[in-house]
Amino acid sequence: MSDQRKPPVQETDRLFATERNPEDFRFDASVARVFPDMIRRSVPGYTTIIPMIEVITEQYVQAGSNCYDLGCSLGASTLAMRHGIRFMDCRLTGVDNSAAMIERCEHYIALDDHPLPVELRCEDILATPLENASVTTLNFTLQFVPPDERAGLLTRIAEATRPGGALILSEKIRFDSPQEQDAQTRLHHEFKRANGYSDLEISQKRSAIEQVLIPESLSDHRQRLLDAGFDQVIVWYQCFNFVSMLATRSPA
Ligand code: GEK
Repeated sequence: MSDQRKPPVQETDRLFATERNPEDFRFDASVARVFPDMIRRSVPGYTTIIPMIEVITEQYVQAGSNCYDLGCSLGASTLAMRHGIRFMDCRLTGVDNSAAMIERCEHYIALDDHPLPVELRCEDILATPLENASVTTLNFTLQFVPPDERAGLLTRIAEATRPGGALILSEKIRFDSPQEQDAQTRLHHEFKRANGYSDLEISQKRSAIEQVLIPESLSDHRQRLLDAGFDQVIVWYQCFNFVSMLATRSPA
């Protein structure tokens, strides 16, 4: 068996099980090694959202178009898109600026037997070229982009999207009401506890992630998507403080 055909070794996420500096979270090799376990145990709804990305892609993909997965990590959302694409003249591209993620992603793509080729780019999504798109996915990626760069990126995506095309945008959100913010945060932490994370892991991860993940409210997301050029925005999924939106352009 060649190396490319062997599944990469996955580890259990214990990154925050011992005391560590909250400023050193980055998407490096240590995160890539535990990523499937980390995201499944940390993001409520992730295991539902991934297969639904296939369903949504199938609904909006257009023949002869490009599909993009921006912030593809190990390719879970890329593979879901691949399986939803029914036209073999489409091009599917996954983009991530973490070399460790892209390197592992290549293995997962190679292990999947769908015939549609996948191009992987180790690039900043703020700079990657986008054109002739029918479906684009930002599955928990926009939240890591500096807030003042988000409108420009979404405008570029909307301008690259064909009439009738769509953007799937999943994000951790914040709430305007402090009571709701507290209640949803407690529920999220309870979800992590139920998945085996200790109080130390939960509080250390929270401090670390707060330096890099800036959540916004649903109304801010909705308005910015409309301002960017999308015609309709719906929330198709929510679990606690994690949502997935579908922004679409009207057909011509
Ligand atoms: C999944 N979509 O499994 N340019 C490129 N990549 C970026 C940038 C950027 N500017 N900023 C962050 N990333 C995946 C999960 S994870 C979500 C996405 C999470 C990348 C970063 O390297 C990481 O791989 C990904 O965005 C976010 O469905 O960790 O919560």
